[in-house]
Amino acid sequence: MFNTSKSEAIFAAASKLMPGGVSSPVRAFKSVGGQPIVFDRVKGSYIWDVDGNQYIDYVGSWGPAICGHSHPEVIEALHLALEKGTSFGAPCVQENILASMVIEMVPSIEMVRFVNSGTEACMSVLRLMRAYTGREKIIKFEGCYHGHADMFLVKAGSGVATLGLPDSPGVPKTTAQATLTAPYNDLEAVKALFAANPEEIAGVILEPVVGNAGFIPPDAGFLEGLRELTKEYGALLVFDEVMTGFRISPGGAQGKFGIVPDLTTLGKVIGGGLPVGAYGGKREIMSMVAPSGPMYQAGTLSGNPLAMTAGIKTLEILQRPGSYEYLEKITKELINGLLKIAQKTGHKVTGGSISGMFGLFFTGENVHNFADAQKSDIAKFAHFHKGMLERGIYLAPSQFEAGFTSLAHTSEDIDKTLAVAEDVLLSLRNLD
Ligand code: HOZ
Repeated sequence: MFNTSKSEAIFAAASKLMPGGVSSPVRAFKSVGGQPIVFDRVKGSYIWDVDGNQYIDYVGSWGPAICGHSHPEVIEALHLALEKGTSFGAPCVQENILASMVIEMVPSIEMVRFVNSGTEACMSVLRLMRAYTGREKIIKFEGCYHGHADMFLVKAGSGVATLGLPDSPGVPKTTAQATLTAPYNDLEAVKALFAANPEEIAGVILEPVVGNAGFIPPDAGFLEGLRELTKEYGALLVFDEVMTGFRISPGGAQGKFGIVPDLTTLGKVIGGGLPVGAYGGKREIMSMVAPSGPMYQAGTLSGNPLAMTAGIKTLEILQRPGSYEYLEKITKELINGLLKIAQKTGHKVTGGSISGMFGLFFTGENVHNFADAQKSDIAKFAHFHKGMLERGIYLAPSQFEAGFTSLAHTSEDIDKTLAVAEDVLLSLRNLD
């Protein structure tokens, strides 16, 4: 068992200084119990806490660390960029380079705007959806999370689901009323919403593979159906690829499934560990964004040279031959191993992975939507999480978050993880 006394002292002090002791809610371990460990440094597939304990990491800073933490080439590029300054607030050539890479890699993107986070990308795309269509309502899916802008905090996933909050106070009723929701993978429900609001819906936004309600892939035909329905009703289809972008294929989910949305949001991987988000899409729609067009959106640190540099180097590394094959292989080793061990030790589980994204639920039933995900035995997940953490495996501290692997994870890491998981799951056999 690890000694985590320094982590505990730092977190106790943090709790008096910041709400919940954290800068973002899921980190507080509320739904799994215990206390968060306080990180000291990260490298490759590993993290070290302030007490000097080493963990194999399957959170990857919630997605950005796809090449492995502190990749030497990213660090070197950052050192060089740092010499030239930390922020320009003016155009820099790195923006052109990253924009060209994004446009080349992501099928739907003909023009892109850089922002500072996935939340910012989604709140900006929302304004653009409404500006372009002249309509106010949107459709989102239960358990999908698109950042914390008012209109998205309705039946949201991630921290909202983790904390079991209904919807957030502070969101004006009129704003929430313009957000229509449907269960994920339920085309009939979406059809009914369009039929009831034919000329009013600006668009449909979704995570094309859900990561914020745990890992839930789209059923066959779901994305295709949404593409057809949005076209039929003159609404926009928006893929929130903050998690899936550059992760599940070079072209994200749209590259993987061959469905081209009208607009796309990006975050996490595109910043290579620095704060970056982006939104983009058809030139005709993006031309509405100021100063080309009238839809206003701006940012002091947007297009920051350090953030652009980390993003460029990360995408360069990812585009080398074999990267995605490796992510697919290593993640399958992990999830297939976990499912096998869970079954062997008598636990009902279901789970899966695509490329470097995975998830596992403690339920025997298939998970197609958030209601299914909620059938997972959350108490058992909490015990599992604690047992893994105490033995050096860092998993997302919530049942409702996907896990992430990286190019730095090795078969030895996976073997070690599976050996620990077997131990922990054996010890949980009498929980049912
Ligand atoms: N939106 C991220 C999880 N889906 C953020 C979590 C965090 O940084 O605490």
